[in-house]
Amino acid sequence: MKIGSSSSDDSDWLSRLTNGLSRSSQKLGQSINDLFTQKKLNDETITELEDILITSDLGFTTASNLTKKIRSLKFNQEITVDEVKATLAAEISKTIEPFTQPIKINIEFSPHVILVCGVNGVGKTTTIGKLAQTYSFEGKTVCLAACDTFRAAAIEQLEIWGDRANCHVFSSETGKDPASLAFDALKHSQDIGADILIIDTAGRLHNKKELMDELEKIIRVIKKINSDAPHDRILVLDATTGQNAHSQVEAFIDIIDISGLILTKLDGSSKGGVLVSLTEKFGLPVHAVGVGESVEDLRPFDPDDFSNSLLGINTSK
Ligand SMILES: Nc1nc2c(ncn2[C@@H]2O[C@H](COP(=O)(O)OP(=O)(O)OP(=O)(O)O)[C@@H](O)[C@H]2O)c(=O)[nH]1
Ligand SMILES: [Mg+2]
Repeated sequence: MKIGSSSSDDSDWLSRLTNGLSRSSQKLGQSINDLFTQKKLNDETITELEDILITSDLGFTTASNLTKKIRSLKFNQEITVDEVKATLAAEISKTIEPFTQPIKINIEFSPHVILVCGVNGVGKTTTIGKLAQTYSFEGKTVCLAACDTFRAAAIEQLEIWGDRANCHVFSSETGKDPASLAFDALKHSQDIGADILIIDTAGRLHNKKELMDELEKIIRVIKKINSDAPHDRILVLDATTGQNAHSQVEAFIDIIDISGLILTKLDGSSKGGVLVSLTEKFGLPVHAVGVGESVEDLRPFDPDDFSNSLLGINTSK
């Protein structure tokens, strides 16, 4: 997640994003190719296009808005595959543009506290490791809190990322109350003048009440030290789950005031369109997308690059 990146970094990232989204773009692009080869834009093709967009996880509202736009441009006329794709990409970009926002770090909060939550295995710890490495390389003092105290392996995993990023990891023996660890971690981060504290939490199924209560408690306890913290409350979502991501957002925003999303595993998913329907439905910022397991694979993204990649349109900047 590089801020102030060079143009070679940018083109490298664009190819990672394009490759990452290739499963999604193959599915969507191929269906559009099949539909619009030498066809007029009429009611029948418009309905079929809407179905393709819905099954590509773009959601009903987005699909309907997109097809309305195409209809208004070219109804009853021949339309090429490239025109369809370019129009869709431009409209998708417009839809997501207000929500593509990197995390706005303010080191004057000393520390800026980021709480990361989500269901099991979505990529929380990996995402934290990547963020920590990025911020640390930018010269910021980063601390991590291993508040997934259930599994020894979870603590070790965060410690490995912490070593790589050269940042301090607050941890405890397994079984300790995660809220009390979060409290101690924030106190110590303040004492050492850290710029950023990122709190890892255990994966929790959104229907497990006691685990959701625990998350609420972590926030409550942190607020005793700083009522504005955690400054970011990020929900990590796995793009391979498609529409299920919607119910995860609903469940988490019921419990905590989610301030932004990070969508991981776009590289393993043919459901990358879900990002569009998520922004449209919840209006939450999407801070970054993950397209692989290494640190270079997580970055804030440009709405045009994302939309073009999703449609399989080649652009070279
Ligand atoms: N392909 C791919 N794999 C990813 C991405 N992000 C994370 N992973 C992998 O997903 C797996 C789970 O990642 P974790 O970071 O352990 O997930 P977690 O949410 O912390 O899991 P729990 O703590 O068990 O809930 C690991 O194998 C990661 O390497 C991504 O963007 N793309
Ligand atoms: Mg984890």
